[in-house]
Amino acid sequence: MLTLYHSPRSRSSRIVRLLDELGVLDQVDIRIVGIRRNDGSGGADPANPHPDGKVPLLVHDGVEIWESSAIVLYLTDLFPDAGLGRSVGHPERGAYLSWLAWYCGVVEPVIVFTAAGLSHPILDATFRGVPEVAARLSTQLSKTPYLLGDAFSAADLLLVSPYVWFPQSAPDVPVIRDWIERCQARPSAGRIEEFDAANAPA
Ligand SMILES: N[C@@H](CCC(=O)N[C@@H](CS)C(=O)NCC(=O)O)C(=O)O
Repeated sequence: MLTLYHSPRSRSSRIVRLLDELGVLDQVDIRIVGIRRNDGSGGADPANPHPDGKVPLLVHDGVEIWESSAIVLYLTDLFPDAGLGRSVGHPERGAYLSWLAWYCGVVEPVIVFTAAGLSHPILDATFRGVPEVAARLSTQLSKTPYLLGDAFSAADLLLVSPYVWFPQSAPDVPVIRDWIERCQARPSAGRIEEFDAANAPA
């Protein structure tokens, strides 16, 4: 039994998109919950068991899985047939794990502190910054159309997500812009917008 706690137009939208890409949306109980939004609206929802009141939270047979990168890995391992992840033993497993971990360990912090106008030598030493993120993406995307090669994977779905909600944070580099467009041309992008519009609070 799989349950996803989701709030429309938030970081959990990418997990709904992943479920759609995996073809398993109908196997998951999606519970719409409220969250505290960055503009100060909303608030933690008592119906959401996430320890910080956040989304996404996936619950599988009573076990809670939190953090988007962990949820993406968990779901692609659970549903390998769609080919969106890389299973243990696959030659690209290491690259797959690295993109997922780099996303939560580096890319989100860099996007957030940059958007907040923060700069500090300790932030630079720990995370580097937007130019390094852009360089890492463009190095790969100059070689292959997607992060793991010729085909879209859950690494693309996760890594592209902040640039979809927050286009001003997208590096202005042609290979990155083209990759965002390719990822967003997939039917799942439009379906998730419709899903969120239908489930957004009035
Ligand atoms: N690193 C976490 C971040 C989760 C997160 O911050 N989610 C936001 C939604 S975009 C949230 O639930 N905020 C509610 C709050 O801060 O109380 C992940 O990607 O899963």
